[in-house]
Amino acid sequence: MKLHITEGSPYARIVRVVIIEKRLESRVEIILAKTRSANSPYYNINPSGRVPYLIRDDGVGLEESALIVDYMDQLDGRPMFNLPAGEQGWEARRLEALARSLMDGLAVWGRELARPENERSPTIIKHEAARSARMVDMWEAQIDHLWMRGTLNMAQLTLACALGLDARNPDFRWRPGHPKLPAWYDQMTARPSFAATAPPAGR
Ligand SMILES: N[C@@H](CCC(=O)N[C@@H](CS)C(=O)NCC(=O)O)C(=O)O
Repeated sequence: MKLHITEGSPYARIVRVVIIEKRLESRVEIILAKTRSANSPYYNINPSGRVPYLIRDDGVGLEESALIVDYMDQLDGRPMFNLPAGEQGWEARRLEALARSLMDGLAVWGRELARPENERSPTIIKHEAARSARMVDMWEAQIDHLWMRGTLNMAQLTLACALGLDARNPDFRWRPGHPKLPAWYDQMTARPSFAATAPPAGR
């Protein structure tokens, strides 16, 4: 299989962490894509131009981190990320959605910062900075939830990849005033799969 990524993409990082956690490294070739660039040859591979993008061994291409993770998780017949039934499953999905919401907002903020300075929208930056501040407060209150503390799951993985975006955006300062989150994050990212996929600093 071939996985197209960029090193700074938090969505691609989710998939890269899963590849390592599931010990699939020898089955997946990681390829750096050139995104956000006119006439990139990558657009011939994935017309949307987004990463992550998995090309399966049968040649079929899959977009969307959640779909790619699901596919990879089922490959060995020993899925790690199947959800419990009932209320626990709803809680798992609720928390994952909240983590993804934080990530989505941070991605919009990061995209704005990647533009030439005279093309950036201060309104969008302010809106996303405020959204992330509210959501970090919310996560400080939720982080003791049992689902955030147990065996590795998608809510944990997504939240850790979202918080890791402070390496790309120094204005995303989520540590001050949130005593529980940094301890949680440092423990999560001590896993070799997170250490090996840390995004490069800067935009
Ligand atoms: N919902 C998608 C989001 C993917 C996404 O937005 N990727 C960004 C990088 S973080 C991208 O490829 N951007 C390139 C572009 O917008 O052209 C997922 O979960 O995979």
